[in-house]
Amino acid sequence: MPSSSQGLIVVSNRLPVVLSKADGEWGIKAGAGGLVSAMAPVLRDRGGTWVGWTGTEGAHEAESLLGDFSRDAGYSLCPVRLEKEDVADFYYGFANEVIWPLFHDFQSLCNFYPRYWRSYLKVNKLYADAVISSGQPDAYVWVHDYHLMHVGQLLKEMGSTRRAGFFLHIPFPPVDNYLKLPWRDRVLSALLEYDLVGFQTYRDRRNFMQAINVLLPHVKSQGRGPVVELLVDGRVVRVGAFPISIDYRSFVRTARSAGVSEMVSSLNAAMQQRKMLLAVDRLDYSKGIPYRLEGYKEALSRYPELHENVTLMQIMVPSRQEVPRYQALKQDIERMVGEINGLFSKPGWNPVEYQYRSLGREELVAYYRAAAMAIVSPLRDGMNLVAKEYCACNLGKRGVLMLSEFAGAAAQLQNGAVLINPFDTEGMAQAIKESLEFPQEQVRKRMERMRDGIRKNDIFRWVDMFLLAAFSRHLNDFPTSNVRD
Ligand code: GDG
Repeated sequence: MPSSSQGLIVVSNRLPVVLSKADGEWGIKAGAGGLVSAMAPVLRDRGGTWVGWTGTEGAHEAESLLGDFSRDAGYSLCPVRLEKEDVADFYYGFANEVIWPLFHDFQSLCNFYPRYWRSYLKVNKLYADAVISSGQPDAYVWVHDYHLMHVGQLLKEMGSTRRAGFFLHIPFPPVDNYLKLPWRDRVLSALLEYDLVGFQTYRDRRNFMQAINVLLPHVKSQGRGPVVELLVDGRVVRVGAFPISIDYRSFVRTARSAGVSEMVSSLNAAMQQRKMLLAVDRLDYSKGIPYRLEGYKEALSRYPELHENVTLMQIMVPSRQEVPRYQALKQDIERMVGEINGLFSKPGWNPVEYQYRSLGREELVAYYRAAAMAIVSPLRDGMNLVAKEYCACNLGKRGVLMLSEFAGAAAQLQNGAVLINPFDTEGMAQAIKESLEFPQEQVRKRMERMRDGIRKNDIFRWVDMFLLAAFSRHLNDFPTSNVRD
């Protein structure tokens, strides 16, 4: 495995920071989101460079802040500069209107505009240039996610001999969906230029292998288990399933802290003996928020005994706010929340408490601790870290995790979670009612099994597994894991 002296260059769409201007002054803070939560502790531990966009146009003048942040964070930040039209056509266009919906099975939401594709190639080249300019010719390059599938190929075309791996954080779609992508051959070939391609689950990897069978039948595979090999024009490309995880111990520490305990007490007092059903999502159509509200509404209609005894705490974190489709989704959700509260509220009880904002980490952990149930019901999700974080923070083991079958996390947490089909609102209603009646011992056992699994398979193991697959000589060196189909 590479040591930190050999260097690790992480490449992702965004740098793990947020730059913002208030009263004419630029400020910087650590970013939120799945990838950041996943990689920041790893780079802090090992040292290295993170290449990415600052997330703000015209932030060139704030770049000195990146240096200050790097010193505190313990790794370097290398910014990629994007122009306004790049942000429009590459980020909002290709990434958010082509790949995101297609890979989450929302193909009717795709806009396959050729100018988006051209912008994607141009911007991927900017990221490849940034990798080259960061030096470290021996470093291992680890590229993240669907925005940057071509960086590995472009690096090679520029003469880079650095080894490179790619990890897809979102699902890889079934082949019939993938075939609709106008640039399907070029994307697949670009992915095969990496030395290692990683997916969240076996299901995603199987979808990828099927796309290869259909589009590149001359490519043969060998091996079994979490990592297999493809023979591509005389080269070996490894392909694996590596379910991402969380920094379990850090979540437990935060959950145990005095500050969080105090917040939990105030939340409990505010809940007045009612059970909190918690839902935390980024505003996104893949997260299935309207279906969840419909399922909850169904539960309240069918089971009046739930009235005044439960509260759905729906926390929605602002995301892609400039995009009309997201604005429309927000309006739909707010209308539904209003409708449910209008139908069922009584003096002193609103069935849905709705917050549209980002929480501080301690506050989020306090909600995790206080909730009797977390409802994580995406229609499709690469992994879903909220599900794992909820378990880690459930110190009292008195919480139930209700989890969509279509979240990558279901493969690992099926031994303890109540699995639901998020499209089946009547099934969801029934599952809510039944799981609130589980005997305490059953709840404890389910939660214990999930917590054990997450503790053993934490974010540090995820990184180790990916890098082991990148550097081990033989596939037999690779341990079998608890990933299931
Ligand atoms: C992509 C894939 C995959 C959320 N609200 C707040 C907050 N969060 C943090 C959570 C969690 C993260 O954001 C969300 O992670 P998810 O995994 O749920 O989802 P995506 O952002 O869509 O991430 C996903 C992930 O990549 C990793 O591979 O699991 O499938 O779509 O960590 O804690 N954090 C704070 N306040 C909030 O209000 N501080």
